[in-house]
Amino acid sequence: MISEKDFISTSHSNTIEKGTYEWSAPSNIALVKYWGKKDHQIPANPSISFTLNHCKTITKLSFEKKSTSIDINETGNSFSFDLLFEGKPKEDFKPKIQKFFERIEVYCPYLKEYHFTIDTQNTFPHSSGIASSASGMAALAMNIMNLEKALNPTITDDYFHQKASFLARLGSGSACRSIKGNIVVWGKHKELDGSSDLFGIEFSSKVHSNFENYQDTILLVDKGEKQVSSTVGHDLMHNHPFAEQRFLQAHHNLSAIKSVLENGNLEEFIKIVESEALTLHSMMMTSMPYFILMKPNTLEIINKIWKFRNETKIPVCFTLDAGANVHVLYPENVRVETLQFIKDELVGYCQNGQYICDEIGFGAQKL
Ligand code: 2P0
Repeated sequence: MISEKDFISTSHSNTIEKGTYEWSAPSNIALVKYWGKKDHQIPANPSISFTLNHCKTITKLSFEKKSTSIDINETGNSFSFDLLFEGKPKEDFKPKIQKFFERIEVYCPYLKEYHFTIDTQNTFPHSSGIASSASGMAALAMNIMNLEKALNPTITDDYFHQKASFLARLGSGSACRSIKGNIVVWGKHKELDGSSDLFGIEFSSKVHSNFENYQDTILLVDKGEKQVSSTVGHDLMHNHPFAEQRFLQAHHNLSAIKSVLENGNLEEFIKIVESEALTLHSMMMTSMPYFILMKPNTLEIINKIWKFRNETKIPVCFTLDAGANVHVLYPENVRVETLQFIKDELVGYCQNGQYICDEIGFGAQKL
């Protein structure tokens, strides 16, 4: 079994003075949700997600070896980086990156030898309420692994992706599901060979054609600041009265969705996915302190989707992240009718009528 120790970089055969890499990494949407974690970003239960295609972070990493004695004296014992968001310095993102570097230092001891410029942007609107931590941490982890590969060209592609996912997880749990593959499992599950709490793996079964190019239209109901940070949310699962049952349920739902992804049963898919979304929100409503993350329009949309599905038998369903926005999921072969329904009946509930059309994608890419 792979352990944390396997990700400690020991030898560099090459010396790299400076350079620039650029990677994009997508966001992902969980079908079975990660909610609750142990120390060191170990998930309390396994999760599975669709990788998105258009909602991405693009990050350019420039690096230069700290060479002069002044550099070393000033910053030799600490991480040295500048952070740009959409081309402008962004001080408020720096503590999160600093913490990320601290967490991964033991696995990437070469980081302190360089000064970095991290230049990052998202393809989706800023403060759209779409989590950028998953795509952001995944894109940064890919860049760091690119540097590691340059220092040690002997590392294999498998190791490269596994360690990128491992590092991304230490930045933000769900980020480990944004590295590689269109359906990704993170967290040990007895029926999924190779699954691990340490990194995400591609769902390895043959997936039914119903899920090819599956569509995700994200309805932006509330673009405001998150009411509860995910860190606080995960913390609320400690001593939560229903936590143990919830974690067991996630294991059962992962077994069930594994079969569904193989056999293409959309009716079962819908049951699992919608139940997972509502369970996630129920956990927030039944924690102490308690929160309601949906808005009135979230509920309006859910009811409209249920009515439309009942009347048309079109297999469209919803899922939610830890916020008010709604992800509308549906197969590609009902795209035209579903988009028409969204435009006619749902867009009115979105803030400024905003929504994003996305679909299943393949993971991070070098640019
Ligand atoms: C998920 N979410 O599975 C769940 C469902 C949101 C709702 O993972 O503290 O940003 O960085 O590990 O990954 C959001 O939490 O939390 C999340 P951290 P993360 O996608």
